[in-house]
Amino acid sequence: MDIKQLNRLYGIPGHIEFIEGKGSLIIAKVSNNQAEAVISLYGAHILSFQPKDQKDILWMSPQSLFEKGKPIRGGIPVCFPWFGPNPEDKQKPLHGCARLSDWEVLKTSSLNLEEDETILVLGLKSNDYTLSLWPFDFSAEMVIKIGKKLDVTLSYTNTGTNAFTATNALHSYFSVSDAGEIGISGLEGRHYYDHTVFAKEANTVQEEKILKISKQEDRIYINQTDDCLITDPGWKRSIRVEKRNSKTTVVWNPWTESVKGMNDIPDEDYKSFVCVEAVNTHEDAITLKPVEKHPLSTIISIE
Ligand code: TA6
Repeated sequence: MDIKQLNRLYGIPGHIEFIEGKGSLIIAKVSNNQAEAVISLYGAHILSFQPKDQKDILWMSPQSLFEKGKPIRGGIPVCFPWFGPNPEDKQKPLHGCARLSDWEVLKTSSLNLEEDETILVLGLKSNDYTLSLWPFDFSAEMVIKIGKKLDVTLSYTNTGTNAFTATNALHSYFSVSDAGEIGISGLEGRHYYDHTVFAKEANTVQEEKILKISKQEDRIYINQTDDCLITDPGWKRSIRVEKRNSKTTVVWNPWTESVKGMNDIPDEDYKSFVCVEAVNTHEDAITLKPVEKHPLSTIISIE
């Protein structure tokens, strides 16, 4: 569908407009009395969420590619039907094919209740491309609610005849004043896989009440369902990350060395973000029988 048709069918004056973004990708610009947001239909990728009178909560790399077939760096990448490397074939794209696919608009709506909320629903069904990488039929939806909070749900249904096991993530990149100065709470006492050393077991326990980042971190916390709070003294704000139906939380920052291997992040920008991700992976992978559905949500706000 072209931009004209999208605006005719799904545009809502004052709330949602479809326009051409970087790399000629179609984006939805959302605005209401609570916040503004930008969503790319390629990847169902949320590029920006800016509550009124706040800096953007999400970080977007100034060197991100906006090119079909390549991932976008920053915002909220959708990782499905696998998180991280494909368990059977490391040649397959990292974090699955959902973020490399064009999603279609299924629905838009806006509520002018006490607090404004604008909703965009995007859909993706298994197709030749996804089946070439993952041999299962599915139907996925991203329900993106923009209000005082950003409430995002990735849900997917097994539309095939066999059970499948998938892992998933809403891989949020949060914009911070200085990753070395922030603190992240909600992780104390949790076991994690230390992915910086490709640990095969979740045999490290976080002793600290507040996680401070001072080196490369790639922690896959299992059995972690609590909210995380990212306290940012530099910008005098805290970001709350809530989740639904996610038992794994991942905290990632590449820090000074590993960032140098990433062409789409400027070397000094490791300081500008931290990823705190709502995930289901490893022992928390989700098996669905035919017709079953799994919804994964992250809810993001400033306090
Ligand atoms: O969620 C953390 C992680 O899996 C890291 O291991 C790191 O590779 C990161 O995601 C980014 O992945 P990407 O494919 O976007 O470069």
